[in-house]
Amino acid sequence: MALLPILCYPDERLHTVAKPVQAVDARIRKLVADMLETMYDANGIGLAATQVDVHERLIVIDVSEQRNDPMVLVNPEIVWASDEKQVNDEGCLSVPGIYDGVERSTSIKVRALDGEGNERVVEAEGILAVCIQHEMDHLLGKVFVEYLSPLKRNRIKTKMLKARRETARP
Ligand code: K1U
Ligand code: ZN
Repeated sequence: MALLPILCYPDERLHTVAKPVQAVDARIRKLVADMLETMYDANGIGLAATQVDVHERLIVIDVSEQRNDPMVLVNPEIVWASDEKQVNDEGCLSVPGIYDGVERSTSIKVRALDGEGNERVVEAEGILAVCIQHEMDHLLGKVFVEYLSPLKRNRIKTKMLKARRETARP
């Protein structure tokens, strides 16, 4: 297994629209293992392939307390979303240190393939529903800060670019 570098906002590659996974084969199983290792290492509860510069429709999630209940969703599609919505604070491994409120459906139903290529339907609510919607946005090239006001987004962009310059400094 390997730790993968995570793209940081405002990297343009985060705005790439992912293509469907053609087959859950050895390459995808290795990518899943690497993404899970990367997500756990970064203390995240989710990770989309887009964030590791792979533009295929694949996400990994683990919202369990023990960090031992990974979920793999290949080619996920939302087949139902509740009209009821709620604002929750979100974070993102591609926008480190930034947390802000985003309005999302409180319950969703998602059809996807699992890590073995078997079709499954997931009914999600609470933090799992929030996380799946956040990760599926990544697959469409959307980062959660795009839900915020232009003023907030520009401040975040400036902060991230400054942090990048400072890390690059010798
Ligand atoms: O997509 C990502 O970068 C992962 C992201 C998932 C996420 C967290 C919170 C709400 C929606 C989506 C993270 O894991 S951010 C870091 C984190 O561990 C975290 C932040 C807030 C609550 C719980 C966990
Ligand atoms: Zn994210």
